[in-house]
Amino acid sequence: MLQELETNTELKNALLNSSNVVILTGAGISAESGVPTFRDKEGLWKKYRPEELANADAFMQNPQLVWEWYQWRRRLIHDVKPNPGHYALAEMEKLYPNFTLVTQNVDGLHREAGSSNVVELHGNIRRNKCFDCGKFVEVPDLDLQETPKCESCGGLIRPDVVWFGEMLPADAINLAFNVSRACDLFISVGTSALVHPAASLPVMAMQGGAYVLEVNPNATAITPSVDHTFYAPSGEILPDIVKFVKENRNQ
Ligand code: BV8
Ligand code: ZN
Repeated sequence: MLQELETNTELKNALLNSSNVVILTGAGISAESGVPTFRDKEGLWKKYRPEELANADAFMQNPQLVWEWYQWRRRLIHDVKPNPGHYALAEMEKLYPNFTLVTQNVDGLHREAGSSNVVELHGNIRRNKCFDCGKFVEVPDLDLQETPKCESCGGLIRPDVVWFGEMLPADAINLAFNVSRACDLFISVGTSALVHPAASLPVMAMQGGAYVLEVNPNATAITPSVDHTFYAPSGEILPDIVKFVKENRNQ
């Protein structure tokens, strides 16, 4: 893989001479930590239909089903650890003057790996809040089957994630839009690039004249338009990229 880094001068130039870097990650970067993705063959959506679970109507109709699904996912990710891909991005942050890590993931693994400037577009599955008054609530018991009720207003407690049909946190998505438009290097890692508005970020980067790189073992919705795709697992190729930049930067 490093040989590709040597021969492709445009890619080499983008990695070694960029100042404003934006990374967009999706479920694929956590796959090597053992977190199931959504749309891969063993993904979460294989067993469930997203419409049934990851939206507010489903929750209002059947809070128990949705609550238990999230509790099951939280148990699933309770002991998972960041993988070399997460750690490589935490390293990469130190190599560029402006570096923003925008994630669609809700597993919190980027922060756990040491990344500091993380923008969580879809919330965080480890947090809970009241559906009605928005108050954050600690629910330490991952085996709690009952959907808890808010002590202040009696509303139902829900995971603090963005469901289909819900607005993303305005500060997060606006920051993501601004940095994507202005960057000179954008790297899309482990996302099928199907869910909007996150999927519009690489397009904004392209329109802003950035070099757009993709890391994904499979082709995605944006593969035809990006500058280069590394068809490889992020846990393998990201450490190679960081090593290459460290060894060749400022030469
Ligand atoms: C909104 C909840 C608007 C948290 C999620 C028609 C056209 C365009 C848009 C729409 C449309 N109809 C509806 C919409 C809007 C909708 C949308 O985009 N739908 C899509 C599906 C068509 N978007 C929304 O509803 C958003 N809100 O638009 O609000 C609005 C406007 C006005 C007023 C009110 C509202 C909300 C979007 C957020 C939805 N929440 N999840 C949770 O439960 O987890 S979506 C879910 O998909 C996750 O959040 C995930 O982050 C996201 C994206 O999935 P990926 O991360 O890409 O994962 P996926 O499995 O798809 O792909 C994994 C990839 O990894 C694969 O490519 C695989 O090859 C790769 N991979 C595997 N192994 C590795 C790897 N890569 C690297 N290394 C490996 N080892
Ligand atoms: Zn409440």
